[in-house]
Amino acid sequence: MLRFLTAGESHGPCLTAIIEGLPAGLPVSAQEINRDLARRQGGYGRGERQKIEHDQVEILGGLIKGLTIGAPLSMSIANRDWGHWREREAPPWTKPRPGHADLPGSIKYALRDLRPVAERASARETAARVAVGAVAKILLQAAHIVIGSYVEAIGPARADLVQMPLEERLARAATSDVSCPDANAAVLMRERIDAARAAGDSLGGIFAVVALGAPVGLGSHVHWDRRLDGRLAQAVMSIQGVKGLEIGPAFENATLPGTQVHDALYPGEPRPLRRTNRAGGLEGGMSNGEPILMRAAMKPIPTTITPLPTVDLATGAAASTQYQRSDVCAVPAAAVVGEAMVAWVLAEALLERYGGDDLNSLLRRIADDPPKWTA
Ligand code: EPS
Repeated sequence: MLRFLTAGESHGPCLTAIIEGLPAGLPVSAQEINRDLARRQGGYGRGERQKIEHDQVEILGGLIKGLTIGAPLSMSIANRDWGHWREREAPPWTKPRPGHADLPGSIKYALRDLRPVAERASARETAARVAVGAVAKILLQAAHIVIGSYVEAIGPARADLVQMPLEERLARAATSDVSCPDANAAVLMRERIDAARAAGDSLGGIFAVVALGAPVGLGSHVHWDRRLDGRLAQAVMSIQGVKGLEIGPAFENATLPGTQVHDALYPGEPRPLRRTNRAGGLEGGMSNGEPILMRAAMKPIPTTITPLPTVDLATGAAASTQYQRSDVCAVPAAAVVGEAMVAWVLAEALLERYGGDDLNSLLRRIADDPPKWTA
């Protein structure tokens, strides 16, 4: 069983992650993890905090001579902003931001100061998840499974990608500071972000996560909590700000008759072939061998410079939210976190299907999987 935990607050000394259940012999390099950490920190629309942070992973356990040893892998990422915060006598926060964990978190944990809620609810925690996801990606890569992402919309600015193959979308997104494969839409996205910044506002959007090369049969139809679509949805929905999820063109599929939706099968080797992928790579809660494609909707960040009506919990009186440093838009960053979460779930499902305590036995079992499924 593969599992992970993260710990750490946004302005505490560091974020920590522990992964348990990795096979031995996996080559894990800090450099590879740092590449994804840097991708998460970037993207047009980020705020001042990212000028302070320079996320670098430190691997503290579970790795000897660059290879996993079957033991828990322990990682840490320092918060450079901690140095500015630790000496500060911060007055309590008592004005919850609408749309944020502030109010329900303070009621749930009986915290009169909202700061401890905000500290852990903060999307800073996703740096730890990206480190975990980068390790999962190394495992998947060994099995020839590639994970990528791109941004489809920021506010009302939307990319036109209907004619663009998935591989091209990923390649183009990698060179865009809004991670958008459509260069014209990227210009509009930047304009929208600039306008939101000038107005003291924030923006959400839509990002897509893609998995190429996943074998048939990850997940299972036999029980609700083994269904891969449900597990992927939970993982992506757990990202701060994500409020909606779609597999393939699911919402469009819902408006069409079945004969126009379901991906017809044609004779082929090693198994029947398809010419379309409206199922988004998932049927009956299992991967079906086609690219897995998911889209996630992220709400605008709830920390807006323009105040929103709220209530001061110290007095019970009407108030306005107070100015706080924040990002204007973090959709490109969330796309990287989406990759991490999808990679995690697929790594977990891969190990469930094929097992193996060391990387070579896992890869042998994958290679031995019946490749031919037609008479
Ligand atoms: C966040 C608020 C901002 C973001 C932060 C998430 O931080 P600060 O309050 O220190 O300016 O920059 O995101 C990160 C630090 C990060 O690395 O992604 C929040 O309240 O969620």
